[in-house]
Amino acid sequence: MDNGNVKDNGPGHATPPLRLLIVGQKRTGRSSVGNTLLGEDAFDTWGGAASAVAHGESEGRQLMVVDACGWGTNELIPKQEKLELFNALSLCEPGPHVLLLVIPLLHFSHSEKAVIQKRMEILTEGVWRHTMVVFTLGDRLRDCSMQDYIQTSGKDLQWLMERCRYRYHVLNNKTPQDRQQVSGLLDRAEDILMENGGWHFSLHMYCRLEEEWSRREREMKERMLEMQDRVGKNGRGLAGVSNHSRQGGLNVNDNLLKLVYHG
Ligand SMILES: Nc1nc2c(ncn2[C@@H]2O[C@H](COP(=O)(O)OP(=O)(O)O)[C@@H](O)[C@H]2O)c(=O)[nH]1
Ligand SMILES: [Mg+2]
Repeated sequence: MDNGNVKDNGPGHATPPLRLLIVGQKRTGRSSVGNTLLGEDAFDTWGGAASAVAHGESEGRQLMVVDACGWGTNELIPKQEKLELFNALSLCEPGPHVLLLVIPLLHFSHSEKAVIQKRMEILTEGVWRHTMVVFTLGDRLRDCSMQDYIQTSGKDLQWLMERCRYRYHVLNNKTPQDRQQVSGLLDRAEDILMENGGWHFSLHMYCRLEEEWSRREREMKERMLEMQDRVGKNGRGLAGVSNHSRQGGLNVNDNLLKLVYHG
């Protein structure tokens, strides 16, 4: 079994670091988030291109932070960008516990949604279970509450919030000395880890899961067609078969997830 998961090994055993992968578009404040979390200038904020890793202790936790290469603005993802994303993942092997998706507190447009959606698709549907949004430019919030911001920002941000199950945190990187904002974020990250049974994100595992899911779905469709043949061409009873199978499909999915999380 993978020993890269955070577990309490009892007294005398050091807890492995919480592995955080920071992703998002260029110039959104990703490196600044890494620096605020670690409480030091670990990452360049002048626009360095390559992914980088830094270790440190922050608010009583051991952290491993990977600042992934920034995403471009094209919906069509250049090959180099995909490779960079895989490289960033490999820097936090066996996998990040939590992905921090950085979004500046500005207008969240439809094209930003599309950019994020395409990149996250590379990482499979399962990646959303391990993702929280980190809003930067927290200093812009002023008198507006986050709830108001989310409610008035339109359906694209709503989509993102739903994908992340409303798991978000606001950071003001201009006040890195405010450690409460950091401990709040780390608490949230640890909650996500707990929700996932202590398991980190593994692209390999989720790809296998999706393959297995498609295989079972294919088999189910074949069985349905066979049944349809048997029932006859008038379609009588078919609606019942289809509903039943759809329900069965969800159960298969749930069982696969159980398999992944509990072995
Ligand atoms: N006012 C303000 N500026 C920020 C904040 N976070 C980042 N910035 C600025 O945004 C710019 C881009 O930040 P950087 O961390 O390099 O972004 P990256 O390209 O995504 O890594 C820099 O000039 C930062 O100082 C924030 O919370 N508030
Ligand atoms: Mg940067």
